[in-house]
Parts: sequence; C-alpha cells; structure tokens
Amino acid sequence: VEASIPEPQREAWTKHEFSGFKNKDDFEREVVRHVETTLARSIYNCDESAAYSASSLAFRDRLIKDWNKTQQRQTFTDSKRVYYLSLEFLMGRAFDNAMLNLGAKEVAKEGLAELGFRIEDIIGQEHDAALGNGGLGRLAACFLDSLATLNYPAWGYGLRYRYGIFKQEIIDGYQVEVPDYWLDFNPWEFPRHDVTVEIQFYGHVDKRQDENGKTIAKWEGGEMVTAVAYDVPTPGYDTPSTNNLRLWSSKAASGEFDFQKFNSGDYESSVADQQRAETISAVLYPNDNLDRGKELRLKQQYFWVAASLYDIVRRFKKSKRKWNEFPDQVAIQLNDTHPTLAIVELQRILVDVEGLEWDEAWQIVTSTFGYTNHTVLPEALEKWPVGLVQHLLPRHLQIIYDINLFFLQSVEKRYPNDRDLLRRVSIIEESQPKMVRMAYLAVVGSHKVNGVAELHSDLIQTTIFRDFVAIFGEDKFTNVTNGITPRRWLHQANPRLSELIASKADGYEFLKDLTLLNKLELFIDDKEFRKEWAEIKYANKVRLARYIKSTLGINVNPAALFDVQVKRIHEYKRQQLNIFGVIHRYLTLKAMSPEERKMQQPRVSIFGGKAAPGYWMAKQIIHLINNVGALVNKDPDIGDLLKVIFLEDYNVSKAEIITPASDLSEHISTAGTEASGTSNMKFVLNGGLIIGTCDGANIEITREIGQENIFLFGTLSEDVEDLRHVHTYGEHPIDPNLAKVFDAIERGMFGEPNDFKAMISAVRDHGDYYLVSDDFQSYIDTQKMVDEEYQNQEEWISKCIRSVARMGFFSSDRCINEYAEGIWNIEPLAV
Ligand code: GPQ
Repeated sequence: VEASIPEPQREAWTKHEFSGFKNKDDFEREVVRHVETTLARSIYNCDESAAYSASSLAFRDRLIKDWNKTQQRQTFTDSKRVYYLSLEFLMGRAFDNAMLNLGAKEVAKEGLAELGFRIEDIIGQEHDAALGNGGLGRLAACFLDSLATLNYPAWGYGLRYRYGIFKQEIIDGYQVEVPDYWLDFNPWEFPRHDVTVEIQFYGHVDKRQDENGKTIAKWEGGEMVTAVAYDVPTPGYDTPSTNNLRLWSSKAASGEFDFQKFNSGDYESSVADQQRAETISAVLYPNDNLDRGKELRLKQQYFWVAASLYDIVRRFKKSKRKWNEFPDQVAIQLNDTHPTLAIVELQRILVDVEGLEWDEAWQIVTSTFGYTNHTVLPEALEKWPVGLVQHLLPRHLQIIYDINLFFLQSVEKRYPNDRDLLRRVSIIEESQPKMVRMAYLAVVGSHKVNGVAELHSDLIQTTIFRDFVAIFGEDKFTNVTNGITPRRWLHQANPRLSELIASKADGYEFLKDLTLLNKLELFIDDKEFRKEWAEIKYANKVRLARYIKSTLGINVNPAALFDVQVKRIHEYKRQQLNIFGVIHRYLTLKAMSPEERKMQQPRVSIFGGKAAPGYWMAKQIIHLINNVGALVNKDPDIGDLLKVIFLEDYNVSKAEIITPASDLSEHISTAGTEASGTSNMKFVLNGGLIIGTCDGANIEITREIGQENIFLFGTLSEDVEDLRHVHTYGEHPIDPNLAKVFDAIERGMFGEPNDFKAMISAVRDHGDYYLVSDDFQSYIDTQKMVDEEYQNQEEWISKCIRSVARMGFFSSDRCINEYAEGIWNIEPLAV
C-alpha cells in the first residue's frame, strides 16, 4: 500500500503517534483537553452534557485509532469483505458500549468521579441513535457488534437520516408523534466531506451501436444529487477490531448549474434545489412490516444503494484484479428487499460502464449477493409500480426487464408450456398498474436466500418462494436463526447478572462464547447462588418501578409479577389479545370477594411500543391500553393486584432498563406471522420466562431450554389456514370469556365505546384474521398457570437459571459465523 508521506519523514509521524488514554489520569487529561479546546468550555461551565461530549470524544479518539489499524490491515491483506446493506441500524447509545467493548469502563468511572461526575448521569446524557423501526434495524446493530468482535472484515452501509424514528408521547391516552432530531451534537461520527458520490435520477436512455455493432446504453440527463459519507466506528468486544458503518447523507450537487441560478438572482429556486436534495436522507420511514410505496422511499433506496456500490466498486478497482474475481473479494448481504436495486445497479455498472458482456456480468452479480427475508406478511412485501421505476430510473427498468426475460426463458426451457408458472414467478406482476416484485428480483439475483428462524425459513420455502425452490433447487434456500449480542443485552443492560454469571463461569469468557453459560447448570441447586440471582432480579424491578414512578407517577410493587410486552404495535403481534386478557383479569378480580382476592397473584402488566403514524388500528390498541390503565390503576378494590402501565417512547436505551426487570414477557403473535422475534431471546437471557405462541424463534428457544421452562399456548401454524377458512365460510361463535370483555368495553367501562369499535369488529365481524378469539381461552388458562407457578419462587428461579444456562445458541456471534461460512465465504482477520 502506498503511503502519502515520503520515507524520510515517516519517523516523525511514528514518533508522535497518538495512542489514546491508557489509565485514569490519561483519561482525565483527555476529557479536560476536549472540554477546554474542542468544546471551548472550562471548569466554570462544564455541565453533564459537556462532560458527556468530552468523555465520548476521548473514546472516539481511541476508536478511530483502532479503526485505522483495522482498515489498513484489511487493505494490506486484500481480504474478502462483507458489506451489510441495511436501511435501518437501530444502534441505541454508543458511549457505554464503547467503554465496555474497550474494557475501559472502570477507568472512565473513576476518572469521571474525580472530575466530579457520576458515570450513570453521563451515560444518561446520550441521545439514542434510532435509525430503525424495530427488530430488523436492531438485528443489523447486533450484527455489527458480532462482526467486529469476531474480527470479520465487514462494513455496514446505511442512510444518515436527519430524523430517526419519531419520539412517542402519550397525551390523553393517544399516541402523538414528535420529530427525533438527534444530530445536534453527535461525537460518534466522522464526516468525510472528501468522500462523495454523484447520484443520478430521472433522465432518459440513449441506445447506440458501437463500431462492432454492440448496443451501448447511455443513461443521460435528469437530476444529480451528492452523497456524502459519514463514518461511524463500531468496536468489537475485547479486540482492537473496529469496523465501519458508513452512512450517506444527501446534499445538492455542487454543479455550475446552481451557481448560475444563484448568480442570476434565482435565489429561491436554487434554495429549493438544495432542499429537495437534502430531503432524500431527511427522515426514516416509520413503518414496520408494511410497504407504503412512496416515491421518496424509492429515491432513498436508490440513492443509498448507488452510493454504496460506487464505493465498493471503487475499492475493488484499486486492487487491480480482474472482474471475475469480484465475488472473491466482495460479499453483499441485502437486509430485506430494501436494497434490491443494488443487484440491478451492479449489473448496470458492469455492462454499461465497464463494458462486460451481460452473462459474465450476471454471473458476477449473482455470486456476490445474498438476500435475507424477514417476513411473509403480504402487506410487507415490497412492490413498485413499473411506471414509477421507469420515471425515476429508466435504465434500471430496462435491466429489470432483461433480467426477467432471461430468467423466464430459462424457466420456460425447463417447464415448457406452463404459462401459469411463468405468470406466477415473473418479476413483473401483470396487474393494473404493473408492479415490480422486489422479493422475486432479490431471489433471482442472489446466490443464497435465508429466513431468520427455522419455522420462518420453512414457511418461505413452502409459500411465497415455493416455485423458486422448484426452479433453483433447495440448496439456494437456507435458514440462519437470528441472534442478539450478549455484550449489550446482558453485560451492558444487566451488569450485576453478568458479574454473578462470571463468578460461576470462570470469568467473562461467556461474553465471547455464549455456550459457556451452560456452566450455570451446576449451580441451579445452590441456595446462595439462587438467592443472589433473585436479589438481582428484584433490584432490576425496583429500578424499573422507580422509572415508572418518575415518568408516570404510578406506584407499582416490585414484589408483583412483572408481565411485559414491548415491541412495535401490530395486529399480528396481538397486543389486543394481551389487553383483552388484562380486562378479563380485571373483571374476574372485581367479581371476587375480598377474601378471595387476597389469594391472587399481584401483577403489573407493562406495555410499550410505537404505532406507525398511519396505522389506525394500532393507535386504537394503544388508546385502549391507556384507558384500561386509567380505570384499573385507581380502583381501590384492586390496589396492587393489578396495575396496567404503558411506557412512553419505547426504544433501545429503555429496553436496556425494561428487559432485565421482567418476570414474564409476551411473544404471542398468531402462529406463522412473526418471522423470528429477537426480544424473546433478550428476555430469557436476562432471567425472565416467556408466554408465547409456537411462532418464530419461540420454537427454537423451547427446543434449547426445554418445554417445561416456557409457557406455550395457542393455535399451531399448520392449523391457521383452516381456521381462517372456517371464519370466512363457517360458523364461529366468539369465545364466551372474550364476549364478556367486549361487553364491558361496549358498556363504556373504558371510555367511549365507539373509540374501540374497530378492534372488536375485526374479531367479531371481519373474520378474526389473527385468531384472537380462537386463542383466547388457551391464553387465559396459560396465564393462570403462570400465576400458580410464580407462587413457588424457588421453582420459578430454578427455571430462570436453567433457561439462561441453555441460551448460548442465541448469540448473534453464532449467527454471524453461520452467515460467514454458509453465505459470505469470509474468514476472520485478527488485527
Ligand atoms: N421485521 Cl419485514 C421488522 O422489524 N421490520 C420489518 O419491516 C420486517 C421484519 C422483523 C420481524 O418482524 C421479526 O420477526 C424479526 O425478528 C426481525 O425482523 C429480524 O429478523
């Protein structure tokens, strides 16, 4: 690798090499330096916010050193890299994570104390990086942590949204959305104003013949927008490896054109151009498991994909290798279909710009990409109107048509005269208007397609991609069950539990090899260990109770059973089943004598999660939960027996408080609808039990921890279709207990009944698509079992410990190793 500094001068560079702080004193010096110079403040005006900024900058300085070394080593060894393309990276806070991954939290804690600050207060200053909606975005963040920890050469590529997922406020029981402007001061990113890419939109295609009669397509005219790179270093745990997350920000292309406008006095239109360009990366679309087909979203997708591919190709070209070696150097993983245009863009670059033959280019493209599917819900499968693609990306539409043509020709050859098959698998849906089916394009353009849990991977192969399994063969389709990083979700969120585990599992090695948790099995009957375990759970519940008191003013008893459902609000996730169950519990308690009531297990039902702003039914569910809480929480007959809490603005940093405090968490989606779920893994890892359906990763959690340690209920996925058929064509009386719940709502017990009409109607009059009534009885029966089992605390704690001991499989490290070996073909590279 060439260095820009000539040999004789390099000695001066190495002599002065900055190596970051090594001890408490160094750390303090760095903090003071940043306060006094970078922030231009002093001991007279250094508040917690300034202390946070300066401490973070001290850590960032260290990260970027490791980052540089990591990148230099990867370039020097010319290793194959994986590029993880995701429209969402739900990172949460970085400071605590950086301290722990660098093994410097104690140093920082003592240093900050000497400077007059408590580390918890400083950690609390940080604004979450919330560039994602839910599970899909958080998965990408866990993957970055594992990729770095396992020393894989990897980059993430995403968009630098000016506004992340909105902040949720609850006003009079209703969700109100507030913009999340998070970039005021972000010490974790490095703007790279010198790393830019010009991105083209609209225009037209000019086809010419060259001197050999070959057709050359030229995409011309249209609008140009500039992509600017912002790099976020992502450290691994207990390793210097620090990978890069590159986020693109849009700005107006600095062309002559704008200057002309500006100079000729057309100030307004020049400003409008600038704003139009900046709009592209302005805001994260707030939909989870839903495709809304907005033009700006397609613009975001192409902008991000084109900038990332240009960057990847530019890096490859520096190696001076031949094009057919591209897949030996580059693996690209598509996180859902959002980056599917990357397939088309790479084909365009290879054919139109680099002059490769179609077939050779297509061979390279399909060997490079892997595609991860995260849902089978029809409303979430991306489709774009052909007309829109034609208008925005005229050359890409031609390429999509060619890809489809060659694909259909190959199908036709193998299955002659099967017109219906061709219609079914066509990338173009022949509807009014015609649509591009992005999932099909992703399948055709990738060498591997994976689902995210066993059931889900089976389902995609038998439903949405069934024909493609027949065409391409089974080997193209595989499963990689999701995982979570134990660094953030155990060590960071639950430091006391992590420490207790370390004391029994011969140190903190389990954070790098989570299967070592199995050492805990030896201590399940150890009285003292169980007592400490229970104390930690209780302390975590006290912490959450304090948080509830401080935000909602409600007292909850930490000795009660904490029952938690926190996730995006969605009909398929069935928060409505939960709240109907809570109402049933309330009615049952009300009907009891005071003596009987004394025998009941006290519970706190905790909900949290955002509804997409346009998702009316989800908002109705939030409203009902809040209205139920308003009545129940002040009912003197009930007291501590039941409290209903809706926590505002659920996000990653709040999950770090909530997860360690749960006794029971709910993962109760209609069987076959939740692809995997990942919070289920986080809750069990933190010593909580699960009530859940046989869906997603719940099934594999059961396999690992044993069915006696989980509360399963409800319809099995293979029976769902038949039940829906009965709902539509046969008799289906509503469950009698659920009918009583509906009756209470309709009598106005929880406020204006009209406000909840749609929720009831969906079950009673519109076919109960999510099987709420079918599963109601088994849900409340199972909740009753939970109450009974919770009474025997010794047995309960044994179950929790045994479950944690068996959770090793769900580390995202295992998951990343499976991708690396089975899909990316990359090797770790130690720094
Ligand atoms: N998931 Cl399609 C999202 O969070 N957003 C989405 O738009 C789609 C999927 C989730 C999915 O619902 C969960 O079951 C998975 O655990 C998660 O992706 C990660 O795979």
